[in-house]
Amino acid sequence: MNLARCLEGLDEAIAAADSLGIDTTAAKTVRALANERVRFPSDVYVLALVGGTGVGKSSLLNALAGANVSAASARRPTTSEAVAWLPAEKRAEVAELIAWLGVTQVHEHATDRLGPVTVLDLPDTDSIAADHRARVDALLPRVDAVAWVVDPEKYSDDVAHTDYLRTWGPRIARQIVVLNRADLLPAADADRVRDDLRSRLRLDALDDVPIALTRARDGASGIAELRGWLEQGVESKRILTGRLGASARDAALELARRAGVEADVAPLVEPARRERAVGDVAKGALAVIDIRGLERHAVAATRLSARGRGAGPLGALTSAIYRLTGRARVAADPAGHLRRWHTRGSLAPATEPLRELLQSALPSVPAALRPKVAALSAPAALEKRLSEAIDRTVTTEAMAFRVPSSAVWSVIGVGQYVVTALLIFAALWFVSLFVLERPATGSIDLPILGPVPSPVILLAAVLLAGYLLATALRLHAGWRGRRWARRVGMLITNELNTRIRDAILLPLDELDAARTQLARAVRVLDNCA
Ligand SMILES: Nc1nc2c(ncn2[C@@H]2O[C@H](COP(=O)(O)OP(=O)(O)OP(=O)(O)O)[C@@H](O)[C@H]2O)c(=O)[nH]1
Ligand SMILES: [Mg+2]
Repeated sequence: MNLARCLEGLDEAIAAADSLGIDTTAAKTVRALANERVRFPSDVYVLALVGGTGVGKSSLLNALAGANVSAASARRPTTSEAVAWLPAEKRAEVAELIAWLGVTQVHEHATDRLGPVTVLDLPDTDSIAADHRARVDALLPRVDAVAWVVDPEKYSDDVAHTDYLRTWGPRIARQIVVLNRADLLPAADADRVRDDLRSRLRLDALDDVPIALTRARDGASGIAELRGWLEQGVESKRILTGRLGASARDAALELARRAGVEADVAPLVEPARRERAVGDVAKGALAVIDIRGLERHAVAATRLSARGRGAGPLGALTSAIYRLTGRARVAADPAGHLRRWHTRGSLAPATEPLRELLQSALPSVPAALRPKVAALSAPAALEKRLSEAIDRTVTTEAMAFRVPSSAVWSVIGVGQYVVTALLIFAALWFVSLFVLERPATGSIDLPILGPVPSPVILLAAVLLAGYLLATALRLHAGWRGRRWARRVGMLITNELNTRIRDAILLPLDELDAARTQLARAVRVLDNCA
């Protein structure tokens, strides 16, 4: 696997975890160390001997070197500063790397059989000298390979397994467990102890780590298994890539574990429950907005507009008076009615279903993500988001309010002008009846009523026509108004649903998206060690 791609994967995991509010300090340290390590030569790798005091780390180094490189003794603890043993020909090349490791005691070797390796003999991890352990812990993140040294007494110690093997094992690609002082075991027990150690390592999830039995005190002849492992000729570049890849993978996996996505990414809140909550919130919000009231306003506004155009001279007058006195604004103003939604009640009850949903989901949300989800469910924040969603909906819709109009109204309006003209004519006619001495009026014979004077018939017919026109206008305007009101109501409902979904579910979707991204990054890193 390409190391650059692996480190990129870690970057993606860190970015995703950051947006989830997960602490990424450890992962960032791993990333920074990897960045530093790749700048040093990759044709020499650093192997550290790590273990408890007295297991024979220094003796192992001396046996490898065939000389007394690091003091070994029965005194406990012996080694307090790291000692490096490196190929003489690489000394200049790795000088900076050794300085980066903070190692000052350096010895050279001329052997090339072990390959391009720098061996570090480290202080112990379990003596009373606490600073020894601190030195090991500081160096471990920087070394490329590890030989975990144990002995027949300490091979199942908790310190070795819980504190070191279990924690560091997954981050190191090239490692071996060396059971030194094997000469203390009766020959018959050697295999049993090896098996025992193997099952112990299995518990640490380190099934594949090789085990070597050694007798460092016997010098070269006692460390054949370890030497064999060292001489396997694994390219140092591969060791380094494997190490940095394994660290990156482990760091990303830890982030994934905290985000609850190490296995699969189940949404934080079940989709069906989310939908139900959004529906309930929208219903509550619509109740506050008062969609029925909006529809009444829309019908009234349509009628007012129809009256202006289709009610003749009188209608035009009354609509003008309506507008002037502000009655139109109060009773026939759908946009204003919407904008005034704040005055009709609180949003607290509307947000309740969502708050309940988030609260009930909280226990199943991974601990590291709880602060984020809890922040989403804070009542004030929910109300604010909902209120903004409504305001945005209302303003967009209010801008688009166009009271419908119809050519039919103009035709009716013309009819009403004719009716008014005929009324005036009839009135004049009546006046003439009183003013003229011998008015010439015909009459028409009607059934039951008998002869009825023509002006009366005209007046009655004109009044009837006026009434019919007015009724037609009212019915038509009412029909258009209701149709429009329904459409406006539906528009607002849909728009509000979308906006509420965005306002409320978007933050949850973002969390889920970040978790998916994190899981994806971890899958990329799967092949990195
Ligand atoms: N019997 C036996 N004793 C050994 C063997 N290897 C080392 N020793 C002895 O174990 C003691 C401790 O060895 P060291 O090499 O100093 O152990 P260390 O792990 O470096 O100890 P610290 O530096 O304190 O961490 C010494 O007295 C060695 O002689 C071995 O294979 N068999
Ligand atoms: Mg030592």
